[in-house]
Amino acid sequence: MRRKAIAVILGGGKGTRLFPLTKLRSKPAVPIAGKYRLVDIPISNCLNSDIRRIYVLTQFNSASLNRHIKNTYNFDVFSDGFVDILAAEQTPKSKTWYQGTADAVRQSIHHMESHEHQHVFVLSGDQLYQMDYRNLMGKHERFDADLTVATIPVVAEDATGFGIMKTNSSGEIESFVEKPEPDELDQWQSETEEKFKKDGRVYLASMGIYIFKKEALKVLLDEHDEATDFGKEIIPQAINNNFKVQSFEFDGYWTDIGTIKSFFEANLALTDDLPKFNLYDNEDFIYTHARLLPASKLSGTTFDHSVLAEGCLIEASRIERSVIGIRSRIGKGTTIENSIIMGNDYFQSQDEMEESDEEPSVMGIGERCFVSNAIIDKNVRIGDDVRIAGGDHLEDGEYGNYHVVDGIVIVPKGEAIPAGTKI
Ligand code: ADQ
Ligand code: ADP
Repeated sequence: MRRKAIAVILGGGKGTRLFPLTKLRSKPAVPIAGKYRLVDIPISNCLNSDIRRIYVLTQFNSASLNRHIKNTYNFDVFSDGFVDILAAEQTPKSKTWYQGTADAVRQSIHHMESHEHQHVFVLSGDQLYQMDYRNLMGKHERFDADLTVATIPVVAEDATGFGIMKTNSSGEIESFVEKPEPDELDQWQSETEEKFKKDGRVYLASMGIYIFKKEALKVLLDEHDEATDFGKEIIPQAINNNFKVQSFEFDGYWTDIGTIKSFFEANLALTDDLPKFNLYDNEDFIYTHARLLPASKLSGTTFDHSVLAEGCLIEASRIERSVIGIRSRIGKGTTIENSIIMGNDYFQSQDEMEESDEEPSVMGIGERCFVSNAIIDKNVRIGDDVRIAGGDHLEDGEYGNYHVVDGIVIVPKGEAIPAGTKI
């Protein structure tokens, strides 16, 4: 695997779907699960599958992504492993923006040429799942495919959001449609296994995870130089031009985290009794920056179904179904429910808090607050007696120091919410 394959992680287009979490950072650097970043998921899957040469393609290079990659994936100088960030130019008008997923790979492919490889994995940067890519590669090689697409059976309601395909009895993909309209869905049903069929999962969706033979990828990108996307253009072209396109069926947990709503739900699902995404595994680690943080200190708090990262100072009265990120500080009498608190980038010293002329001066959540259905990004200062109650009654939009997306209140990184505010 080490010599055979290179992985390319698609780290995001213009980043509007996760806005405002992407206001100050590129998408791969968005924090998840209290202490990780989005990009840690596909990179960890690669490392756990013995793929050690990894490119992260992103629309802009943010300091936090660079720092994170440098601090986390620092391979031994004697190995040929690397995680490199390839960022498109910043100006939205310039052609140098990656125009789409295929264009991003096309613009980056020359970087791979000096590294020996036979296959290229193309992976999405905004999905939560654990997959051993060696199984995907195994099938790809066994069938001598030009391109193998990882697939998962989904229900009709979800099918319109994915690339949907039909396969023959040996799993070869014969037709593919990117995000079909609801009225054309019927013709895209497949004979899936009984356990999926009984739940209505009869549409075979592309997971946006591909492995290409090196030459096939090059030919497809060169010969269709107007094609900007894999789903819309490259995959249909490959099928129409008689490339061998195979399906690899996956039946583990897999979910998209590319929108605020799906990001929010996937994070909170980690607080379930038996989360479908397992962080507690002795072998398949999710790697991230090892920070040498002290243990969290808690006083007087009732916790229920919550995930708590290191370095927190918590005196809240109740925390329920929430993810509390590194270095979070939450004051006395406060209640947090159904929320993601991302935490802080650093500890403030006593002097800093006392001498600060910012209002409120302390990074974290004050006393006697109520926070529900919210995402509080890093380094946010929330004063005492603040009430943030997200929900469908709120209209989506931007309201100065906070945003509402699908009823979820988001306070962007570094914002301040004055004492007594009611949202
Ligand atoms: P989408 O996820 O809708 O569908 P897309 O928006 O193209 O497809 O994103 C795929 C991945 O590439 C995401 O991680 C995204 O952030 C990233 N990306 C998008 N544009 C990019 C750009 N210009 N530069 C770098 N990265 C970029 C795809 C497939 C479907 C499949 C779903 C599964 O097209 O067929 O069903 O994934 O989620
Ligand atoms: P982590 O990986 O722990 O999330 P980062 O690597 O993103 O942390 O680092 C936190 C950031 O905060 C770094 O840029 C660091 O330089 C910065 N930082 C540390 N102390 C302070 C401070 N007192 N004031 C402002 N920024 C700080």
